[in-house]
Amino acid sequence: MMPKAKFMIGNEAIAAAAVHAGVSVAAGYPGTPSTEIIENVRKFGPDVYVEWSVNEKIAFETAYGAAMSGGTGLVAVKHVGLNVASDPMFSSSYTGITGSLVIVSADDSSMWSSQNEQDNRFYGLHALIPVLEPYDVQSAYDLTLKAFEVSRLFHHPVILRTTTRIGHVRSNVIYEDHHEPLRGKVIKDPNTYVLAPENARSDRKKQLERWREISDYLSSLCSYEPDGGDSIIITGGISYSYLKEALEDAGIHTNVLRLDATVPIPESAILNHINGIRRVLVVEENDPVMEMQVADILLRNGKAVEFHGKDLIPIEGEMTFEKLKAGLFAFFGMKYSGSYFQDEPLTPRPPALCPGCPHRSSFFDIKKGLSRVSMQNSFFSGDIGCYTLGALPPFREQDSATNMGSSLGISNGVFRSTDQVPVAVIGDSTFFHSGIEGVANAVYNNTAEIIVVLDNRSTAMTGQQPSPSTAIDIGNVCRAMGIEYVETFDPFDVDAGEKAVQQAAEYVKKTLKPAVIIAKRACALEVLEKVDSETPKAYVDPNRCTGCTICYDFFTCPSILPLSNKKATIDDSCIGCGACVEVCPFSAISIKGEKPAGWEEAWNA
Ligand SMILES: Cc1ncc(C[n+]2csc(CCOP(=O)(O)OP(=O)(O)O)c2C)c(N)n1
Repeated sequence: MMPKAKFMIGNEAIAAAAVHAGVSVAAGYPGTPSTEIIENVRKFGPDVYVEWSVNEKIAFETAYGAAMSGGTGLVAVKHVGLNVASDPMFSSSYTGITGSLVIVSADDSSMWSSQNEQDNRFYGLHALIPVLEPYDVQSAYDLTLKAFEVSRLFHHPVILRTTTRIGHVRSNVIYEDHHEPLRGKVIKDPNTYVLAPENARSDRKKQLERWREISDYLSSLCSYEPDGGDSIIITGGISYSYLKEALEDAGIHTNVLRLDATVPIPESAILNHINGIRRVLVVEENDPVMEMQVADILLRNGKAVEFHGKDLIPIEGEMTFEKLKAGLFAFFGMKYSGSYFQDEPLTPRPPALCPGCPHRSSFFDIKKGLSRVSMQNSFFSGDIGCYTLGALPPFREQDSATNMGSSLGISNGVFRSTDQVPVAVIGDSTFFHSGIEGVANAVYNNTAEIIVVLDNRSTAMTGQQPSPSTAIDIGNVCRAMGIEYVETFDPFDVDAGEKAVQQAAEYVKKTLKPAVIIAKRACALEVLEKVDSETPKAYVDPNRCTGCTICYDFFTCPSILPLSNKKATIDDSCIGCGACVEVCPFSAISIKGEKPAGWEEAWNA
């Protein structure tokens, strides 16, 4: 077969390799920096079963089930997504699998779009699942193939761990376009797959045996580059690519050992290259996962060397040339002056909800509705999605947002410790991801709270993936779980929105039971994708505008700007959603222009 070449981002390369390795079931839940993997599997393998599951646990179990039946399963999630999937992940390491199971953990070092930068290689050590780490886009492709191969060979799950600069950089990838999904068949092996304690104990023994075998096998997954002297740099992942460039740039000659499997690090991989070495530097992004293992190997084998790692290379944030070069220079006792690249400071761009975003209208309505019942200073138990931006002024309607689905549990705790009625604010995709259990708990334990579901019909924050809300009615779900007060409102209708919030608040205060109100309006970006002709525009009548500032100071649509005389004007970024029309108390705003075909249907999807 003739090799082909294609310019790809790392996530695309992982998807291509999964398809070329015979993946038959691929599942995930969106999250930066993993999202493009699942999206691209569909592109490369139209006959592969691909799904966005409702959360990472279900995605994991879907791929696990495929692998249990001898098929080839892929689950791709962001680092915090693996926390959600960690329960079945630990079990998968005990049972092993019949086919193959590859878990992509895309870790967000520097937290470009996450609440933490946890290093998921620890999951490998903890759950006894090997971790392969690509160092560039081609190796993302090659090591994905390898991960499936190792998994099928040892009947054990394998983690492929990437960080942002692997998943999102682009380069040429050479590949062979072989493609035939390896599907499974029903296999009945309850002694292995039913983790009742007796089976689990025997699975545990087999797990440890597999772990030793895998560890031996992985010793071949490394590359040693001798270059003289009595020092060695042990590295892996993206740090290797930075290291090579930094060594060349600084004219430093030293021995380099790159490990492509960073968990477990086989003893032989280290011991084979340590003779005559007096000084060791471990260079890795984030936590000292390799460092701990290498130190352990050296100690247990009585190798007395000068040993460095995180004392010279910072734990925090993504690896950069500056960090790496500073650590390298310190290791070689050289003077490092200044930064490697002199970056021009970027113009600060504070994040903002898009023009036409229904969340802005919801926050506006919630504030007004609550002020009618003197509850505007309630605790707003927020959640993760575009609406987390409601934490910013002028709304300040997210007092916490810690993890997906947290709004309902946190609000319960706040209520229990303060006796104040809180407002839980959650998006539709997050509701199905991990909010439903919180609603069940609110009914079960009777939490007096207002639950606002911002249903924009989309998983917007991660790039408008579909949301289960388009298939399942959130109001019916809440009613079925025993919520007695469920109302839906249109957030663009300020009066109706205010009333819905006010009435729900009155109900909760009176009954001390939870109430659910659902703000339903499509994501503006989805609407724009559906219409293909020009949208109308909002316009301010300068004769009516009094300069009261409400539209730009309190509603804060980025399309509405103040003039020097304090009156408002609307620029070309306006999409004509009309949400600001009712916001103006002086009826100074109107919509001009034809509505494109399908406009109303798109907004009310
Ligand atoms: C466990 C976990 N998985 C995935 C993500 C990435 N993520 C953040 S918010 C979000 C969904 C947001 O959708 P929704 O709740 O509908 O709000 P919207 O952005 O549409 O307003 C996702 C997938 C995450 N932060 N944590």
